[in-house]
Amino acid sequence: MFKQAEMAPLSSAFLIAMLLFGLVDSQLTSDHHDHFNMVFMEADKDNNGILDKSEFINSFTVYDGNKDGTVTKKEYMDHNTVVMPEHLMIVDPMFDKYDMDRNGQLNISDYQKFYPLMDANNDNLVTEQEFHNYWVSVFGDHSMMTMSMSG
Ligand SMILES: *[C@@H]1O[C@H](CO)[C@@H](O)[C@H](O)[C@H]1NC(C)=O
Ligand SMILES: [Ca+2]
Ligand SMILES: [Ca+2]
Ligand SMILES: [Ca+2]
Repeated sequence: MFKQAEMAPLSSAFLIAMLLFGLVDSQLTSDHHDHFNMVFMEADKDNNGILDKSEFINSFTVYDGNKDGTVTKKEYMDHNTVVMPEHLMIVDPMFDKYDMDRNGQLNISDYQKFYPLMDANNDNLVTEQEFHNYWVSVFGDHSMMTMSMSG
C-alpha cells in the first residue's frame, strides 16, 4: 500500500498512463461497467432500480469526507480508491463530468444541474438503464478523454 502522502502524485501519473495507453483508443472494459453499477447501487438506497433526484443528491455526502458541503477531487478519488482501486482511471473523468460549473470542486448545485443529463426520457427519474447508457455514451466519446488530459 502507498503511504497517504504519496497517493496523489502516484495516482495522477497512473491515471495519465492509463488514459494514454488504455482508455483513449479502446472500448469500455468490464471494470468500467462494474464501476457504473457500483456507483448506481451505492446511490439507490431503496434498491428499486431507480435513482430518484433525492437519492442522487444524497449520494454526494458519501464523497464529502470532511462534511463541508464541497467535494474536492482528492476527496472524490480517495473514496473511490478505497472502494475499488482498479476503477481509478474512470473516476477522474467522471468527477469532471459532475463538475458542471468547472470550478474543480463538486457541490450540491453541480449535482442538481447534472441529474437531468442522465434522464434520457425526461420523466424526472433515472433508471439503472438510463444511468448506464449515459456513462457509456460519455466514455464512448474520445473528446472526453482529451479534455480530461488537457484540463
Ligand atoms: C456551489 O458552488 C458554486 C461555485 O462556487 C456556488 O456558486 C454555489 O452557490 C454553490 N452551491 C451550493 C449549494 O453551495
Ligand atoms: Ca431508488
Ligand atoms: Ca463545481
Ligand atoms: Ca428517466
